[in-house]
Amino acid sequence: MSEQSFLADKLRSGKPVITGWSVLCVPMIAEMMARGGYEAVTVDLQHGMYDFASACEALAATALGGAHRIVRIPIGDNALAGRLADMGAECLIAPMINSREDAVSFARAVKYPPDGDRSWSPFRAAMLSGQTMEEYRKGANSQTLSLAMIETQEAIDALDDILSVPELDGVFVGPSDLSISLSNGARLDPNGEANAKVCAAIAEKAVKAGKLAGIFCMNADKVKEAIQQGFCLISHGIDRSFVGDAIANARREVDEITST
Ligand code: 3PY
Ligand code: MG
Repeated sequence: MSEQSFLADKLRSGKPVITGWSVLCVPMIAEMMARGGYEAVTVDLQHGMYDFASACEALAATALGGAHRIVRIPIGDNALAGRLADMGAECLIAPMINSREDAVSFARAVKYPPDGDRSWSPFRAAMLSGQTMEEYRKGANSQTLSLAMIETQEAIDALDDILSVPELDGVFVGPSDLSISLSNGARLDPNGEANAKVCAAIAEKAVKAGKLAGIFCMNADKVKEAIQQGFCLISHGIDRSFVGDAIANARREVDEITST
């Protein structure tokens, strides 16, 4: 990534960006994901183990590894969205956005006036993006993205309203919560057929509304499907699975070799 390469420009160009997903609170793993080829790394403060201090380290480590910096905030924590934008997040993902009001207050937290209420002092964000504070200020509203997670029936019902929020840059689908909500608690089925149809419809509506569409995927087949459906920001690969799988495979290999 050159110093002046912005995630927002890449996503708006329509070329899909694949992001690794980091929950383990080990900034060096975020850097390893970046160095391993993920164009972006998402630091998860909703279901991940990161706190503010470790997320700041992970954002810097991601930049050091040459990837774009994304965070997911905890539900409703719009103040943290502003703080993490200050610390260099180029894209903020907010979970469980279920109404126009939710979307407005989240989106406005990451935009400076007149588009929002973000408070000033992005010294770290300017450093990590290779800009002066004034250069950062001029581009901040178009280069700092807000993506509202669509992951409930309520959000689907309010989708047109959510997509009509001018300050919001796009949506990001959470297939697991979506499957639980759509089945009224009966099923966790993120990769199922019913979900796939709803996801395709969300992407279509978002693109038609001139918004970015992102989605959380669990495997490469789902990444391919998401690209075909029109999603431009697609997550793939969680650090806890990478580490857990590598440990299990290594141990299994010992058993295989010693048992022959
Ligand atoms: C979901 O699938 O519900 C997510 O939030 C992805 O982490
Ligand atoms: Mg979710």
